[in-house]
Amino acid sequence: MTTAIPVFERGAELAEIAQAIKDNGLVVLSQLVEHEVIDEVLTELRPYAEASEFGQNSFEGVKTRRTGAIIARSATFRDHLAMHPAIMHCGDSVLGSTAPWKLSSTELIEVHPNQPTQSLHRDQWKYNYFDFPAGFETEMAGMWAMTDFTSANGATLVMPGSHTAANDLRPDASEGVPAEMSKGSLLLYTGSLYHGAGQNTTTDVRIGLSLQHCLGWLQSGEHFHLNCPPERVRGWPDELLRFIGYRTFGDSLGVYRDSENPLAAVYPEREFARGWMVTDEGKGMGGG
Ligand SMILES: O=C(O)CCC(=O)C(=O)O
Repeated sequence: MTTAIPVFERGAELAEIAQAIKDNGLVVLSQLVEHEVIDEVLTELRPYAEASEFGQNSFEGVKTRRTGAIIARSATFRDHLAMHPAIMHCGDSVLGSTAPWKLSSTELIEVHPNQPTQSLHRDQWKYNYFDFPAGFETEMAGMWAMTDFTSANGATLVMPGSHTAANDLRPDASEGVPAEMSKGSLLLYTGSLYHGAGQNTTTDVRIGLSLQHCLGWLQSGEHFHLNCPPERVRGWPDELLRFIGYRTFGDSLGVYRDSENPLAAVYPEREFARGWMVTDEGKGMGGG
């Protein structure tokens, strides 16, 4: 198993980035967005973060503060980060060849001073630890660096190449490599990659904005229809609404009322195709 993390600069070929995720399980996209965007998102989220609680156990992190519902709470996140072209291209490539995919959850993760290392795990274990075949990816995660990520302040520990390892691996944290990256960078990794938050030995708070994406027929981590109910999302781009699950999947998943498109709950005055099969919006995020 290699220990090298593939790093790409802004403007790199998206097809090469996606291939690197498939080959290694992860990539770091260096300084993908300007600091102003990151600062604006942090300003919008500050009141919510300050009202959030520290974790309840060692996995959540007793010195780690988690704040959810980022799509609902930050317009700048919605406009600039949620559907960044690099994420959409890589998601189409890593997940979209199997089935339509969608956003699964969003969370601001603040690793405070004295937070010990989190145990290394696979995000896809959320699906009852099901042993998906190697190479069959169900999830693609992202971590926006809202501050610099360093080995000292708790940069995510990753095991490059571990996306094809056994499902019952219980790696020691010492086997993880810190995904060091500067503020505005993005770590993308598959749900099959072993990783975990690092230890923060500094006096600063490490802040990351975590994203999970999953195949459309899997339960999402966040309940978007509660966090972003129809009356709240009127006027948001259709593409974003579809990305958070205001769409159908396959021939009959996610229908509204009488086999209707869930966008009809947002826009009762608009006409949408209804019925099974016709609501299948194809592979990839797009279509329909
Ligand atoms: O905060 C991090 O660096 C990773 C967190 C993580 O993997 C998790 O909480 O599941």
